[in-house]
Amino acid sequence: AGVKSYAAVDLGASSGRVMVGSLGPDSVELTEAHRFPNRPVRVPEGLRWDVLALYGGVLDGLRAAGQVDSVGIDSWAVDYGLLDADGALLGNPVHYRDARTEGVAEKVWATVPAEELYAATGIQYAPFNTLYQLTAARASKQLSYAERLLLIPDLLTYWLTGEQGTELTNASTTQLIDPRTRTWSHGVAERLGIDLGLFAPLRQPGDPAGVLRPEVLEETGLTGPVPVTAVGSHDTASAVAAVPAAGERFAYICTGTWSLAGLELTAPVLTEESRAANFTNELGLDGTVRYLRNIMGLWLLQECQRAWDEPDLGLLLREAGTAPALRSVVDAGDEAFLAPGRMPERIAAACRASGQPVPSSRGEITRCILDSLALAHRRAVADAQRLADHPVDVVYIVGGGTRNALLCQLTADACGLPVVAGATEAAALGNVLVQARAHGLAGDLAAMRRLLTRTQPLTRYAPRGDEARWRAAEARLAAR
Ligand code: LFR
Repeated sequence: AGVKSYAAVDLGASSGRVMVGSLGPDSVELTEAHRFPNRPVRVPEGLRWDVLALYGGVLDGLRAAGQVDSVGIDSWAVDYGLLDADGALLGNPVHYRDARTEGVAEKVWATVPAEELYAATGIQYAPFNTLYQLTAARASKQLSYAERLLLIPDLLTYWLTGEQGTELTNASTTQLIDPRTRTWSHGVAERLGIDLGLFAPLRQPGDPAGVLRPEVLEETGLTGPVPVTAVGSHDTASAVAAVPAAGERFAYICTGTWSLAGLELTAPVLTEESRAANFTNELGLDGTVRYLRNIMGLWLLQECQRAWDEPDLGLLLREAGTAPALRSVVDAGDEAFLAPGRMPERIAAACRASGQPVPSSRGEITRCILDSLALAHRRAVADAQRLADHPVDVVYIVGGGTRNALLCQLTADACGLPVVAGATEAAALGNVLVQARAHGLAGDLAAMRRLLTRTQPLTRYAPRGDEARWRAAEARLAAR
């Protein structure tokens, strides 16, 4: 008695999974029911998500999960599907790495200057923010036919339940939300000619989002009613919720395709310095703000693995472990690495352009990527503390990067702070916790985190004290 189970659907840029979380008063267990690839598809119009395949994966996963007390969905941010007046999907959702947003930001800033946009929304510049995507699509037939826009997790929720909503944490990544009022920024939308009527009403994490439709029950073999619960539907919001922190003096790095590095705050930082440093104020659970910077993350390595046709990460990490340390570094925040393709060549070119030795073997390139990520983590953690006037004593790493011990150790070294590695499936864990809370688990964010520190294995990495070498590497990048 007292143990309930929840299905967490977590869709990442390279794979989706359905995890089952079982929660008792003093236990949290997470098991994988189903995992499936997420393969973007390049068609003549550009790079698209295969969203029907993803939905198929979700249904397979729910069938594998078996009877649960609730379902929650999170995914990557900013992307969306458009629906016509009958509720039918208009085309395949555009991938945020698609080239259609190139040069669009400058057009937007001619109407609403970047400074004003930041003061109103607190969202960092990234070419793929929904606001820029909608501007890029302005003249498209598809948008003119659209009656409704649903962000990816909201679209899948709609297919599961028939109910439409816009979950708040993910809505904040559209760059159309005011982080002070935590509702739509009508001023920005009006000036840019974006129709906020396209969006379904806002939902808070924990809100009910309907029940599985009869057809879904039949396809998955579940017995109804099975409620779907809104969670922090932005994967990073769910992952931050699962950071096993005590107190407030901590930084976090959510690692995966991206590294999202920063702080949890109670109010946004909207200063000009913060904008210049490209920090974002995305919305988190329970009135929090996720003050962080996007860093290219393990994408750099994934794209090299794709180029080398080398799926064995362990092998590459062993090669990197024997390659010389901090020989060459690249700016892992550089937009030049955003698009897919030719990654080893692009890394080499960046090293050459900054006058550093050019890494050539796979081990050297992997080492360059890991050193560069650790360096970017160091800068983000230091900048965030300074800009938010919020000092920290520890850095938590969650997500896929927790499996990469070398990256965790290098991050501790670079930050000069202890690193604690938590859950690998952090987004799914945060997803489950929010569902559990909506269905009877007591407590605020701090209480949820106490449950995690009591029940989850943590790995500690102490900094090895080579501050001078990291400072020198930082200077090499700044000098270019
Ligand atoms: C991570 C993430 C980041 C977002 C990027 C694009 O999976 O959600 O937070 O900036 O994907 O949506």
